[in-house]
Amino acid sequence: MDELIIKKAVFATSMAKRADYPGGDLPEIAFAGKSNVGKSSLINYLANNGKLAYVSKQPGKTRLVNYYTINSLFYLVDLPGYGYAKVSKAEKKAWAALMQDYFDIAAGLRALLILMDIRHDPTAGDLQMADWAAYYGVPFAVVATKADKVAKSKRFHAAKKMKDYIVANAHTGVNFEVIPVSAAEKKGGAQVLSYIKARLEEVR
Ligand SMILES: Nc1nc2c(ncn2[C@@H]2O[C@H](COP(=O)(O)OP(=O)(O)OP(=O)(O)O)[C@@H](O)[C@H]2O)c(=O)[nH]1
Ligand SMILES: [Mg+2]
Repeated sequence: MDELIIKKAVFATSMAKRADYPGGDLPEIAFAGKSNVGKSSLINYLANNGKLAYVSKQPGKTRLVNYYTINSLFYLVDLPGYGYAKVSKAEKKAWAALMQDYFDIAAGLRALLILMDIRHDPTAGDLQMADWAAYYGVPFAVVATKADKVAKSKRFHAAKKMKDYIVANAHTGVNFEVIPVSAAEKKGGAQVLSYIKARLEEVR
């Protein structure tokens, strides 16, 4: 495989509970992050299809694990967002249970991309996600989203600051990259795709 180019992206299925897991027939790359951080927008940008994943101004809209089949070769997995203040305790519990099920069952998971807003310090939920990746032995990278919201000259520094914060506050013990991306300006996608390609080609 040369450069990874997404030629075909189709919605495959949604997982609401463990029994819905599509079965590990293809490797998968999952996207996690706070509600509203830009997970669905990034998937649409990478797939060059503005209508593939549901983008909403209202946070907390994606409550299922959504699978998209890419080039008939692997799945991009849109995980439900976390950290939205207005969800009930019961919904938070359901979210945690679904995530647990996902990590337990996703045998094909090759990498986790954890999206964090470039403008803010990572949240407790973000740090937990990095800890989970390390715990389950899943390689991960951080995608610093909405990079268009900071001046071009400050993006590198913002990504570096984010990395230092995670190293200081999570317990990952493994190295990881921070990739600044703007779905709005269509920037940084090539770096994300090359990270995905490397994880897909890795012999595990
Ligand atoms: N400026 C800017 N806005 C963005 C970018 N990416 C996403 N947004 C906006 O952020 C909001 C949330 O985007 P989504 O892609 O729906 O976020 P999500 O993480 O999938 O949210 P949930 O599904 O609710 O967890 C929308 O209003 C997007 O238009 C970006 O790169 N730049
Ligand atoms: Mg979404």
